[in-house]
Amino acid sequence: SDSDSKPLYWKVTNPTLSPSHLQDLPGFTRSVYKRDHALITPESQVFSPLPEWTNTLGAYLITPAIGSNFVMYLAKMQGLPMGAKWKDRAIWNPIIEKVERRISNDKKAYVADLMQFPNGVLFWDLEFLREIHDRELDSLSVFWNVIYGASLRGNSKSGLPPSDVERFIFVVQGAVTLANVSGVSHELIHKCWRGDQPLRVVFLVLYDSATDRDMSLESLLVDSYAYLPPNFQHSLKCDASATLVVFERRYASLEKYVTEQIVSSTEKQPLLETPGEIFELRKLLPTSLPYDFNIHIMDFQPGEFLNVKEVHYNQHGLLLLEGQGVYRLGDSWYPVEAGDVIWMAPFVPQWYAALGKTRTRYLLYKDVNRDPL
Ligand code: UGY
Ligand code: MN
Repeated sequence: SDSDSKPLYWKVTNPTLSPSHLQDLPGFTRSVYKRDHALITPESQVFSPLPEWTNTLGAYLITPAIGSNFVMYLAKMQGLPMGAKWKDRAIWNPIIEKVERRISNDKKAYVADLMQFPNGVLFWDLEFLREIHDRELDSLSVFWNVIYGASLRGNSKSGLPPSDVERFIFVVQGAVTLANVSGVSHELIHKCWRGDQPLRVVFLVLYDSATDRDMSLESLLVDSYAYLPPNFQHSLKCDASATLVVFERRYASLEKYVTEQIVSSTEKQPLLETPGEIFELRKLLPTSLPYDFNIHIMDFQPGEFLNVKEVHYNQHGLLLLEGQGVYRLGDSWYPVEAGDVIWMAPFVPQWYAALGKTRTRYLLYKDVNRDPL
């Protein structure tokens, strides 16, 4: 079907009721703002430059002004102009030409040449690396990861959250590079194209045995996420485009506990038991005491619904990633679809039923592990 050929979470950034589809219906929006809940649909999301970030537009969708203990925003990191191909970027060409020459002439020289790249990263065709990996790369302390896509240093960049504020980012489109001060970098990679085909590329990851520093870059795509503890130096970069959903919260510290940087992806998280419920549940953060919130990924097949008509002390920020259905909030029932954002205040009655022909998946902030007193 049509949706099968679209990238994961495509609907989030291309919703049915996107602003461009509403031009013939002036003044219409499904958005609502009430005392104990809000629905913020794509035609109401207002983007402006994010303070501290470069080349990034942000839409703050939930902030303490609404009564929340967190902020939730979408960040659109901008890179290449629409339609530009990665090969258009002048920066790639000298490197590509160099590699192409090396491959055809002398594979050993190519491998040696890799060591000269200051970022310790290069990329080339998967088959080629398979061929040389066993024989040569091991002995050079070179590790490699297989990915789809490639990235260099980006031209849009994140700022840091205020002090004592923790951050969670989830990639819904494109990819970014996450770097921290200790020199460990994780690549959240975007696709690049040769013609219209995604190109299979490999990142080489170098281990600098002289300084004993892990320079490794981990490749992470859409569906990847990162948790950054409070006061943790880091930067996110992007040189194509990327859309992130970001949660930030002033960390509610507990004596003797600290949180740690986490980089992973939804698919790596195990399905958890949901007694009395039929939806599928994954948690993106550890459930241990140091973490004062968690992010749930919940999947419903069409026709499935929450059994518990929940009323609880926790608050929620929700992004619908896939599918459509009806959300009950207080005494109102709302048709919702991918791209919609929901704020749920403590104790708002909440219930969801999935409709349509495809599964619903949503991402949910939930404050946990702290005494409400
Ligand atoms: O964990 C939760 O509170 C979750 N089941 N709530 C929700 O989906 N509205
Ligand atoms: Mn809930």
